[in-house]
Amino acid sequence: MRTEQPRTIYLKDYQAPDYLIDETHLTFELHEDRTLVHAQLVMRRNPARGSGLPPLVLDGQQLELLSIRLNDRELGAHDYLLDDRHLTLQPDSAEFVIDSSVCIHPESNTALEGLYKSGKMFCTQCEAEGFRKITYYLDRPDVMSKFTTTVSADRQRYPVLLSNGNPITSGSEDNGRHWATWEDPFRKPAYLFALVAGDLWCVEDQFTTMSQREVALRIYVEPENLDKCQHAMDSLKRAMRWDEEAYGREYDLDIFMIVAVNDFNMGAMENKGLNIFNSSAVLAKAETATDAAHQRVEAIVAHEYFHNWSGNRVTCRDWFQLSLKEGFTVFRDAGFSADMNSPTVKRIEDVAYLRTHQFAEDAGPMAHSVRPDAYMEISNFYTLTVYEKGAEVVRMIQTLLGAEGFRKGSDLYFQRHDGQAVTCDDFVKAMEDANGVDLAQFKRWYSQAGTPRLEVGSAYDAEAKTLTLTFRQLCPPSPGQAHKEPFVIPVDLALLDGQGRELPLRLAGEAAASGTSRVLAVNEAEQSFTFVDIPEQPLPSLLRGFSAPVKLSFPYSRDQLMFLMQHDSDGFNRWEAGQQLAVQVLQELIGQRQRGEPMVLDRRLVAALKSVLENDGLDQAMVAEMLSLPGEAYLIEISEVADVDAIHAAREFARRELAEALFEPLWQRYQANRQASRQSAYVATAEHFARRSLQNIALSYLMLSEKPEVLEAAQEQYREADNMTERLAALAVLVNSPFEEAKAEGLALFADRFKDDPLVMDQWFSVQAGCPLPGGLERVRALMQHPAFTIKNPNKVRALIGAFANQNHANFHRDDGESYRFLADQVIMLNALNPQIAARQLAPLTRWRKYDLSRQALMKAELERILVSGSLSSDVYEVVSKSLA
Ligand code: B3K
Ligand code: ZN
Repeated sequence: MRTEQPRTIYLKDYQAPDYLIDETHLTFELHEDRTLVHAQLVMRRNPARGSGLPPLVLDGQQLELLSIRLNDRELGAHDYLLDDRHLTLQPDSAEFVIDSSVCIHPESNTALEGLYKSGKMFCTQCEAEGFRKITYYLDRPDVMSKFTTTVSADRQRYPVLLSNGNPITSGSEDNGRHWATWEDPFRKPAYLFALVAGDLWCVEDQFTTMSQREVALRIYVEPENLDKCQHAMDSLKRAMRWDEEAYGREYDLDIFMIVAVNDFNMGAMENKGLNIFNSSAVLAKAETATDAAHQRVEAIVAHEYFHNWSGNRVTCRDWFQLSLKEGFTVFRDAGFSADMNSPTVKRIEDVAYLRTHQFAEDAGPMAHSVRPDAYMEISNFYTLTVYEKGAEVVRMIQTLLGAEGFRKGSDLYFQRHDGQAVTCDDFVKAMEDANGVDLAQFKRWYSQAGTPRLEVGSAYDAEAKTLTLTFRQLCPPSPGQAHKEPFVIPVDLALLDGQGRELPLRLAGEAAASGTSRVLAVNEAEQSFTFVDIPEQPLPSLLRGFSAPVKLSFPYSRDQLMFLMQHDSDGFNRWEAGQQLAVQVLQELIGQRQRGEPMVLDRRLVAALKSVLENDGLDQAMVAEMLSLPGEAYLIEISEVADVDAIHAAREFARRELAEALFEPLWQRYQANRQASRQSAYVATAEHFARRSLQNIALSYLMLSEKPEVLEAAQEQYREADNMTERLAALAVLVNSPFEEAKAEGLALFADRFKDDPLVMDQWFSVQAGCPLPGGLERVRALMQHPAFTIKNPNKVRALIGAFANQNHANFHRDDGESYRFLADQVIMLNALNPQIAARQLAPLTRWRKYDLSRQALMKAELERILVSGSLSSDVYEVVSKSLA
């Protein structure tokens, strides 16, 4: 916590380190009331920085310095400078050894950064700048060192002692303590350091790599969770195989460990050889975790594993390059999940998420480019832009180069930079060099923030038989970036004839037609492409697979959208046509509502969804996706000024109308799928995910009819389901229904059954936090008093406070501003406990410019109240001050 204003750090000020650390030898003495850390750093002057000997400035925060030696000479207080962030001393030779001892207090570390306690175990989180809370160090990713770590602790309380790399030696002491030494043969930056000590049990397996090396795989958990590790273990083995096949990447140590901890600020962390996971990202079994949770576990296990190459073997030079590892690794995990499940469904989910949340971030006060130019607190830049838009940027490179060219580029990147700390430019350069292309203009995606709009027009010349497509791109200003230069936008497209067949494509000037779909690289502010030999006026299918993260507009009529829904051979664009149709219809309803007119649903939407429901040939997951109307958050994002009440009312009205008109086909689908669920045990496969997702969305529509047979079906599903996917969906429809008795009974039964499983209780909190019925704030306040809730656990904060503020728009935006006040109170409280979580919970308030003037004033007032609430962390200060700027 600080009182002065945090400093802004700029990319343009980057300088290589003055000193390097060749070896790092750490010893931890863990005790209940303190931990002693001894660090021996074998250092030398960085030859790349010249020959003089500038002062050595080590990072260190919240450390109590006990002693420090330079080359075995004990230093006195006059030999160094100490402030609350640094220890500065003067080396007297180009090569030297520093020995320091510090005392730290993991037992009272509520920020969950550095070394801390989660329940009874010790664990660490060092990325980005947590290592400086463990010992004095050059805590920056371009300082890479070989680590040896010895951990000593009470043997009974902490029988398992882990760190990075391979176990070397261990032993016991007479006083009930024991110790273990680990050695990591790979040089790494301090942010990849990890330590775990606890009473942990493990599930063990093995993997044979492509060059026939045996790797021991271990997942460490508390004993009650041993039965929830199989899915993560299977996912890990699939990910290891996939990375060999898709990228030629083999694992490099003899052991790979995952540890599940309950108190964790994000999903998981890729520490070398010792991944530490939020238990929500590793534990999954049918009875306690939904299909979505199973898929999340699979994706995060793979993501962290993939970091071993994209992040650890090749790491970031500085934190401005974060997307180098995160964008690329998200792209890699998306490829894995697509291959393990349904590629089209995975793409739909990713795009819906990006458009709802990243586009909102890109239009808000914290907007930044994929490679930011400046930050106050790096923890605030683990964003949707760095991760998800960063992945889109890598995906566009692949779209432009083709799969083979991209693989050549990634091979060159890994080979050229193995063992180095590099930049986004280095990544792009490898892609360029491997393919002999120039991506200079493309790189604007890394430096320019904001979501470009892409307006497309078409003109058909019946006589000349040509079709001209005109593209205009325009990117609105972002904070600090008033003007944007044109991007390179890959537009994957096809032209459909009246029967929905793809026409052969030949651009004017080309000798012959080639193929029926292609990627146009749009790279000017305004640009036209003319296709020749087009026999009839075609309908374009544009931006297939969402080939670029832009806001596309083309003047499709509703009938044309219905046509694309039926005929487009690109599965993503079939879904997209349905979404655009629904957006048009919902926006019409919103207008009617705002004008006080009766709402009338365009029956074409009913007809379109009816034919989807009746199409037995469609993948059931696709049917479920197509039945899902655009969410309220997305409708807010695409509004000029978001009228939350009208959006909620219009969407609910449309859902009710659809439920009534489509009751029969929904009921049939529901019953068939529920019957199938009853007849087979739970399996976590794409086919079964698909069946349950359609079953559950059908149930949520059917419940709107308030018919007794549907209530009975929901209760039957709730009681009899053998898995959390069906049980939770049934509970959610009860909670959102007017059946007070059934709802109360369902909630009580659930809490009673799962009271000892914190991850399941998170779901119980979330279902209630998201309920749009009036009284949401009061329900959330009451739930904060529930014995299973604690504000100290990030998962609980996200499940209750986060779900309320981000998903329950009707209640969060109540017009008296009471929910804004509530959120600000929580942020103020969290600021003192856990700044990273506090800053994240703030996000909904930062979007104040989206709402009407009265709500704007209320939201701003709360931001101002936070600003003057006392000593703010740099995390919260940066978000609040930028939001008010
Ligand atoms: N690299 C970590 C994120 C660390 C966040 C630190 N505030 C998880 C991941 O992206 O894999
Ligand atoms: Zn990552």
